[in-house]
Amino acid sequence: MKRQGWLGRWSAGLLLAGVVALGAAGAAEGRNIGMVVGHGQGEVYVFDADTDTLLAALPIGGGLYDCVVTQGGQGYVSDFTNKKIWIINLSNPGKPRLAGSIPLPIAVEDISLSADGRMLLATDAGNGSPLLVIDLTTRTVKASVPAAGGYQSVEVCLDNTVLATSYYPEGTFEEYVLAGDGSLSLQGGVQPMISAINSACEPEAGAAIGVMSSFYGGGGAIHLTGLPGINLEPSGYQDLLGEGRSAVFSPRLDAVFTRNSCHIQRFPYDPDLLTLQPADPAADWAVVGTDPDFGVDKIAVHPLGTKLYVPENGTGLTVFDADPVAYRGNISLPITYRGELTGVCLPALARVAVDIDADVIDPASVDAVGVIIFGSPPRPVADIVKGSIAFVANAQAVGKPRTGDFDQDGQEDLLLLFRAIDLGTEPGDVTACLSGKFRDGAVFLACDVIDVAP
Ligand SMILES: [Ca+2]
Ligand SMILES: [Ca+2]
Ligand SMILES: [Ca+2]
Repeated sequence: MKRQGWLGRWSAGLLLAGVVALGAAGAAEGRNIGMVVGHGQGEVYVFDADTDTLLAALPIGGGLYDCVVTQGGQGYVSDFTNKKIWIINLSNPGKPRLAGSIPLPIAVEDISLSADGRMLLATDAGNGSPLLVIDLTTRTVKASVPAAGGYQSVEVCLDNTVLATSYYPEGTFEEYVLAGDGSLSLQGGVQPMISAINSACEPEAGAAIGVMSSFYGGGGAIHLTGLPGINLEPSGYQDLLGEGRSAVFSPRLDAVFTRNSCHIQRFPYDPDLLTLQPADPAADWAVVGTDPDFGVDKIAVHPLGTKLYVPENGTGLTVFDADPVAYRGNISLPITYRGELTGVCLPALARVAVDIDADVIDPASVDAVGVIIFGSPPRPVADIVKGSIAFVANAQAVGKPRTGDFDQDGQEDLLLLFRAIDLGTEPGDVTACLSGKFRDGAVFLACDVIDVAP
């Protein structure tokens, strides 16, 4: 994450004199297309998370629960009743179409997609339920891992770490590693966690949280793990208002959002210290109650971390600003029969490693801050559309980007300069993020830990 010190040598001699603004048009924008599952009606609803509008309803039938969607417009939905995964082509999101289905040996609810889009993880919520690894290329089940009490939820992280929770008899939170052949191996021991109902990966896979439903007659909780193993962080435990349901990290690495039985909450997260702060009471919002639907993910965050999407039974898809959390509007859904909504999904952006080279950012300063975007083999910086790079607050670089292997790993990197005053940082911010586009249109997000002068 934070690579401290060494960039100072490079940026010390760089001057802003005579610079030319790059003139790019704001933060990179792909089309951020999501889905929400109309369980009661047997439909999925396709929405545009940039305009917050409904694009289409796709009737499927069965007992639909959870969904996942890629930046490239591929969607998957779990069908408990028919023991299937439905494949949905969203390349024309206004006219989504079914593109086949994958039969499964068990009924499943929670699903999660590997970062390369090749494997889908799935599980049910009951006695003896295994973890399934589904190869999406061959449309076959590659692995089935049994649990003593049965798994409740499954989540695969960017680095192919797999999180699994089981609820009975005592509850566990377990970490597996997904291999290229689809096999799963247990990493470390088995961590006890009472009433573990769900989990979420940190977007850069440096941590994860387990979501506990309710125990000892009280409400639920979330507990952060620094992995591997699963090693629970004492400073990463927070009680929830009501029972736990599902959670998601902000793509900006600065918060965890939870969807509880009747509330949504925002917990400030520090990726450097691995801590969770108590939720801001002003950011607790009451929402329509929702059933556990074990492991199904009932809150989604916009790929740039700006907004939250919460399915509310009988009401539609409610949109909140993410920071501070505030009601923004509702996407009305054409529900005519039983308004129960379950999963909601949006794509995750590609992640790129970045170093923002400032020990402390002074938000009022016009001094330059150096930013290095690190190349990696599948995504060299030569593939980045240089003019597309901007801070999420829309700051544009000044001067010409420079290339060089700044971390001496053999891969070319990109150095840009931004004016501190343009970065949109505020005291208390723990991260700053910029986004950009690759030549093939894929949007990336690059975040680093920062300190901001008070
Ligand atoms: Ca899921
Ligand atoms: Ca889940
Ligand atoms: Ca390099």
